[in-house]
Amino acid sequence: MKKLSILVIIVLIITSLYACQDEPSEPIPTEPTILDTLALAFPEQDVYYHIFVRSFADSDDDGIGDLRGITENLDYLNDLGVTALWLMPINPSPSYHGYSVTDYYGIEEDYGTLDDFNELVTEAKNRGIDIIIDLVINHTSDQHPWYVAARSSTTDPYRDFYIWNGSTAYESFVGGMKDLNFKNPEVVEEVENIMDYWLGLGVTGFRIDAAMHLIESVNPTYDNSILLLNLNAHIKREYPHSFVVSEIFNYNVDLIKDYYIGSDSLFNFYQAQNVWDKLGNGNSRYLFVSNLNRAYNAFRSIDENFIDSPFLSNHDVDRIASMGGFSQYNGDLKLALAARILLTLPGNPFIYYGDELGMKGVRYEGINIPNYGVAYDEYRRQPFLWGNPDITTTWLPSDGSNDQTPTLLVQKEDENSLFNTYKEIIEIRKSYPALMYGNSFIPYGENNSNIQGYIRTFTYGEFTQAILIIHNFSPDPQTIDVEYLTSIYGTTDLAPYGTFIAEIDYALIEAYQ
Ligand SMILES: [Ca+2]
Ligand SMILES: [Ca+2]
Repeated sequence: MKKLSILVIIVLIITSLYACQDEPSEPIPTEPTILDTLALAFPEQDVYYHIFVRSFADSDDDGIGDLRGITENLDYLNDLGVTALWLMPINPSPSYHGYSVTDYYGIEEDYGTLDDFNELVTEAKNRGIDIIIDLVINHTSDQHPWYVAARSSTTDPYRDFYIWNGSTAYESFVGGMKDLNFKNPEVVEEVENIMDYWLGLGVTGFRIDAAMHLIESVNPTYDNSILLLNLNAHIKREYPHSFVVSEIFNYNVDLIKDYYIGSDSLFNFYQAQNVWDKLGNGNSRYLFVSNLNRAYNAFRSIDENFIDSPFLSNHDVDRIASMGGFSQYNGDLKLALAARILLTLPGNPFIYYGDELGMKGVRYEGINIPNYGVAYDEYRRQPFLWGNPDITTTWLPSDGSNDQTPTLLVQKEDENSLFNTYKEIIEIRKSYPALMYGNSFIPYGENNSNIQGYIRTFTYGEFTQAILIIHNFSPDPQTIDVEYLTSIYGTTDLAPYGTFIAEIDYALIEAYQ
């Protein structure tokens, strides 16, 4: 046996020497890293970038953002470090924002073609970037063929797709958007078909628009949760790792938590509000972490594996950079701290396009804009500031609000820019599983009105990790006294609105609580 082994070894040595002389050596197969393993084990966890297609990037010089514009700028998104995109509605629609659909299987012609969409999905996947799309199913456009048919006669087969009040159909929202009737099983089946269609084209999932308005009833939270549970269960059969994040536009955690019954994730409006209020306005700063912890515990009571979706702005609110506390003294420091908060919280952080540049934008209550028309929410959704006129969209005239905002071209070259802050913290998040995965959140024991900290932990098999994050919510330097293993970001001498991130001993977590 031993002799045979020696013989085998000699043969192997000779063979390898021979191979070395004649052929280039094969790359040595490497063990997958813990980061590779976890990315495969938890594909639903991502860093999202939220795109209004019309405003992002123009590929064909008509001034309107389009799908090819995104494809041609995927290297930018890769450079920023995001791992997934949420595209606001891409279906044909008579409205500029797309939230009134006329064809759930088509692509808005301003945005391109189905081929363009397929190419975007393929090229994004090549860079490890997933795509979810807006699913606008509470209502259709009043120009949708279903509604046109339903309106034509009380005996039309589509009549029961809508909720009738005499000769017109019910609308949750103004502007020719007619609510679908989800008590009709045919409507539910149509929505399942739509979801299957887009999943078949390679999307990872959906952002469910207006999810708390789907069913009108005496107990809408229960009825909508069950509807979402059934839709989600339907797609999970074939796509077990698909991701459904619902828009429950409400700041009351106790009201929205029940939606975890049927959704993988919910946008956390309460978290956003706490950033605006506690950091932006400096109100009751000592409550920031305890408020978030209360929210997470509420979600945990419904779904232990809840995936939160924190954010700082979206297309329905004023840009964070335009909010009072962030647009005045120390605003730049507060915006950078808001980014470091967003990117160290549990869940799937959503970055609204342009927030990484500190873009501004507010709602106007119906003012007349020369060369455009009457504007409301448009300036919350302004053209992205590339600093490159070849791709910058021009569909909306400037209101001057971003004249002083440095463009991407400028910020890339400035290592202290907000863009580079986002990029750095995204990279840190992706490098430390305790930040990227799981939903642990343990308040730091020494929190006060200046210092707000928390511990994120993660275990997977033999792997354990604990990360301590401490933010300075005050305009003065603060010094903290903690033991840590490795500083990941910053020092224990915290600059005004600064952050310290460090790995701590997993076995000693209790000492920090
Ligand atoms: Ca275009
Ligand atoms: Ca409805």
